[in-house]
Amino acid sequence: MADGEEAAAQVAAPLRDTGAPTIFDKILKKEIPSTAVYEDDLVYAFRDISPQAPTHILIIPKQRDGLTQLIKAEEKHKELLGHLLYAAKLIAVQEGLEEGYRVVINDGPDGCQSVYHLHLHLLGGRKMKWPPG
Ligand code: TR5
Repeated sequence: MADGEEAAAQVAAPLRDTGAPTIFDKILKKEIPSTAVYEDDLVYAFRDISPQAPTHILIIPKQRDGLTQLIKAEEKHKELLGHLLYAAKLIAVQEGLEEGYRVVINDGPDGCQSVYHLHLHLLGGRKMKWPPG
């Protein structure tokens, strides 16, 4: 599908949280291959299949625990949320991004979220533009 068509399709039918398992569950179970860049007890990070920058990494909690999207976060998730952000910093250093990078969470239909398993995008390796679209 061409870029414009994809954007048009998303406007017509934005993806919403159904609570269903996602592709990331299969990646976590190693049923689908991914290129790992970081892993610890709580999080897994791998390269995005459709990179939007020279470095584009997704950082996800190993246990979704209701965190389909950031707006579903509860008090009990505070530590995990901090852990995800700290992992982003560790990975940025590991990837040599000391000059700068961007961390993004697309949340919900208006945020153009397409996979309902909370994830941070870590983007770097080029000068970012502002504002994002
Ligand atoms: O749109 P949001 O913010 O939800 O981000 C989802 C991200 O998952 C997008 O940047 C996609 O490119 C990425 N994605 C989707 C799939 C996938 C992936 N990254 C790595 N490997 C993937 N596999 C194997 N399959 C996907 N459908």
